[in-house]
Amino acid sequence: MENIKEEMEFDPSGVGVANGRYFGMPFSNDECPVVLISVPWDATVSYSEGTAEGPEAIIGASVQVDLYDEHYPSSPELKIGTDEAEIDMEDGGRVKVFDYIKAINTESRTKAKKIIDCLSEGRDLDKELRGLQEEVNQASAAVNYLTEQVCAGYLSQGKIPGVVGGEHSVTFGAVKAAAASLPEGRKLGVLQFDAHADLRIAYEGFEHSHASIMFNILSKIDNIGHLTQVGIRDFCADEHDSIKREGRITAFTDAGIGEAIADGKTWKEICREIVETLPEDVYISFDIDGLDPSLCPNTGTPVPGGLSFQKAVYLLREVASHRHIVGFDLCEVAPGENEWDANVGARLLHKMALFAIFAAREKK
Ligand SMILES: [Mn+2]
Repeated sequence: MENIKEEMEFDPSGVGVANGRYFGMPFSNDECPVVLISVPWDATVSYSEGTAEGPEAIIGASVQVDLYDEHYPSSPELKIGTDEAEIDMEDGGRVKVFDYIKAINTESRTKAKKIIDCLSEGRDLDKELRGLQEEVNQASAAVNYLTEQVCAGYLSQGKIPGVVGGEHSVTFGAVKAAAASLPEGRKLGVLQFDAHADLRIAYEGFEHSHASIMFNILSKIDNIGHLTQVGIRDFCADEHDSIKREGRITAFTDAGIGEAIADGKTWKEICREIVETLPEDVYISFDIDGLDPSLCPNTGTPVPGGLSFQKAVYLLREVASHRHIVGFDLCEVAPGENEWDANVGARLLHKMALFAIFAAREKK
């Protein structure tokens, strides 16, 4: 009853109500074509922590987002859900997946910190630290599994899941579920917005590191047709070799984009080239550090350069207008002293959800 009352009172043009849900939307997930899933996990982040606080900060900032988009006059009608899945615990109780991940993140961070400190001092891990490393890897695997299960549930209901991290490793379970949801013989394309290539085999000894996410996706998930990277500007020689060697990767580096524009290419032409590399079914993984760092100053590993908000949104709309969006995520948003990073993140999330539904309708 409470829900119905709130729903009748929900005014998409009004000031949002902070009710713990994305955009303050009170709808039941059954009526939402898109559901956002918070994954507060940042145990393998090496440089600066805080992305585990991303989902709550984005929920807080999201109530201020104006839901009107000039391209889609009925955009305020889009219903976006907030996942509240629960799991059974060994003691017979039930807890929210969100709270469970948050708890194991706190434990795992403490362990990971000891390992990272040891390695950064140039020492080898002793037996105890190797044990802790194994425990962190197991916790990462548990987060991947839970994320995959939750996403698979929404996909089986014909909905689009949108994962909100956390560090970039949370993408794994979501992509696995998206790839598995495709009909036999179809391959999934992954469009990655990022400053980093994330193609390292393992980073600081963590199998499921944020810096290895795309390597893990390409090597451990069966039907990945193509990985298209946009905004990449910080990678190691091995990663550069992988991009050249692996036929399934196309990188539109930040430098490459800048040079093409300097040579007279338009952003529209570049976006068309980006879309053409992708198969029909696309998963969008948006690491906020793909944007200019003035838009995400508190993210874990900021790098100068990157896309403007306007360019990113234009590309997102182009992709959604010409391809089928199976799922998406937004990662590495870390709240700072003010709401700025979360504000940018909330607006990006809204555009991804909106385009996945409205640009797809327009296409038909
Ligand atoms: Mn990344």
